[in-house]
Amino acid sequence: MKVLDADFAKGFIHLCESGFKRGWHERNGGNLSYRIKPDEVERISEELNEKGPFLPIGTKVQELAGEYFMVTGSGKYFGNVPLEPENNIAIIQIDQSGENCQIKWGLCNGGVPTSELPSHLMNHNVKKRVTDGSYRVIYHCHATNIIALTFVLPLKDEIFTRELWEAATECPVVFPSGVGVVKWMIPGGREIALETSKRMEEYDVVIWAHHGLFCSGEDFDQAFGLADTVEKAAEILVKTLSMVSQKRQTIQPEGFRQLARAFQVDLPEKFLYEK
Ligand code: 2HA
Ligand code: ZN
Repeated sequence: MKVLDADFAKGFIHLCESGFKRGWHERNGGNLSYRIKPDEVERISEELNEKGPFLPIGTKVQELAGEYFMVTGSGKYFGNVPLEPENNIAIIQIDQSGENCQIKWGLCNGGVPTSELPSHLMNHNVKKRVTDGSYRVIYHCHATNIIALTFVLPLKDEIFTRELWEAATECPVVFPSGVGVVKWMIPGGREIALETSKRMEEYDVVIWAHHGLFCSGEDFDQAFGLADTVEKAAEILVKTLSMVSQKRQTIQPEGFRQLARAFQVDLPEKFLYEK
């Protein structure tokens, strides 16, 4: 089977197109990775190269040794992925040391995996462990309103979570564990990857101050839907804060507790503080 005929490749490309249309991927902004299932690897094996140089990942992800990922290419534009997928995305395999990867397919005109590979793989490492392998997608985008809020709200998990939850009733149901926030750091390296992956132990969403967000999920719809929901809430909050400095009314802690019972979600009390 051809890689581009596989359902996971179609889902990957569809997400790139959806994110680009939302305006979250200016120029080469954002990146995406998918941990490919063993039976999916099997079905496309005819198209996978045997050899290629080993590229250092920039961190160590021992638990991912041998795993295959579909990833966007460094410097490549999301908007071009649907037009020429084989030039803009790649399939890589992690070596046995967990420190290098090898390109097995794609990036046909040259190139290397996303500059945020350390963050993607360290997040996958955490999510594979804490979800018993069910999470397969890590998605990074430059969602406009979330970035705007990082100039205004204190950079605290509790505050971002509560404010986003209050912005739309569906939010606590869609991301009941909350969102993590990482202060401004240099992107692309192990340090920011470590800070992000620590928060992925607890959250499915991590916001990078003045930069964007990382979302995780079982599949493409879940990861993209999560980013979409978080960004929509951020847009409502930006509009609200643009109209008034203080909300006249909002959802109260007791309202969230009722919501938790009605929708059978666990909402940690640390987010339901009295203001
Ligand atoms: O350019 O988004 O964080 C890709 C990025 C880096
Ligand atoms: Zn970025």
